[in-house]
Amino acid sequence: MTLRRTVLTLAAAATAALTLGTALPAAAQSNYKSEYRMSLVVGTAFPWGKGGEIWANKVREKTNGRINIKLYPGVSLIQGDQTREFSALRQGVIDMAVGSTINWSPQVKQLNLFSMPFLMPDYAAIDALTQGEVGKDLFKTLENAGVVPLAWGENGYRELTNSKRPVRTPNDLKGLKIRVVGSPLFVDTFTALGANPTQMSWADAQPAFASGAVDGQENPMSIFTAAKLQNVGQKNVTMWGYVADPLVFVVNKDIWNSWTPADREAVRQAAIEAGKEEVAIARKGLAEPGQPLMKDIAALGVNVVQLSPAERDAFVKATRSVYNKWKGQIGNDLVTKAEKAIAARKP
Ligand code: X2X
Repeated sequence: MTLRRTVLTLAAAATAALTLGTALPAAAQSNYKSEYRMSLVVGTAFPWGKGGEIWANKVREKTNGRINIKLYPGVSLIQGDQTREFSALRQGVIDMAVGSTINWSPQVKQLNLFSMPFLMPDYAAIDALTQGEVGKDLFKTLENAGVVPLAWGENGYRELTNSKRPVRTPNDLKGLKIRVVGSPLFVDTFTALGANPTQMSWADAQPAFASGAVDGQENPMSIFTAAKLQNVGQKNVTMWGYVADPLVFVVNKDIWNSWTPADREAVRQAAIEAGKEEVAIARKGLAEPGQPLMKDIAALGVNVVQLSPAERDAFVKATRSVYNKWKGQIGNDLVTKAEKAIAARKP
């Protein structure tokens, strides 16, 4: 065989191997796991869990089954302790996740940005942060913290609910025992409002509503409806839109590095597409004029309080000291950048 022919044959073999490579099943990629574990706080009945399912399906499709993902809702890989999710992700107990900024904020303090009371007045404000420079900065922070962030999703605006009475003023909150998530910022906010906040995982919260051990909570209305919180006494809702938690689609760094560049790109594209779809599902019935979802919720016998601008302002004023304290803790530069991006947002 001439040298020229050998080179040609080798080239043909390489091309064939490459073509074959894209069609290889998972088992043939020796460094690939037969199954990857995706952590989620809630299941596919919720927009959040649905987003995870959409991501997993798109990944399977785009990688011809080389990357096969199993969902673990209820943060079951870490026994329901959602505030440990980020550490577990970094350590490789979890391969990938769609996680709330709130649950990771104990480890990544910058993520508390979204929990600053009354920072984001509307959906355009959330988008101005996640889709702009602030979102890029936060992804760099997450990378430096040891994970690979790929796309944003959304849990939603967290509205106030309770079993005792309609809440229209900070005074109405006095003494109510309110379940909050695992960041100290939430304890500060509810303490400033005169309530009695108690930190609890989502898994522990639901029985606590049912038994009356706690009076109220704050969560997006999509969580309220899917978890049927009206059936555990949560008959009063106050639409105050004080914070919203975005979701982040991430992969553990070692897992990411074990994949071929083409598969990494497929996983990234799948996350971006799934993120967009998930945000649309999360906003359904809430972003449209008149918020049709709230009519459905009222029809369940729930009392929905809509605040006037002046009534809302009373809550803003009552939590201003918390905002100022946490601006320093999160980082003045980042928060100022966020404030400017929101002020410059397009409707
Ligand atoms: O625990 C909550 O409230 C939830 C489900 O919204 C989060 O995981 C942040």
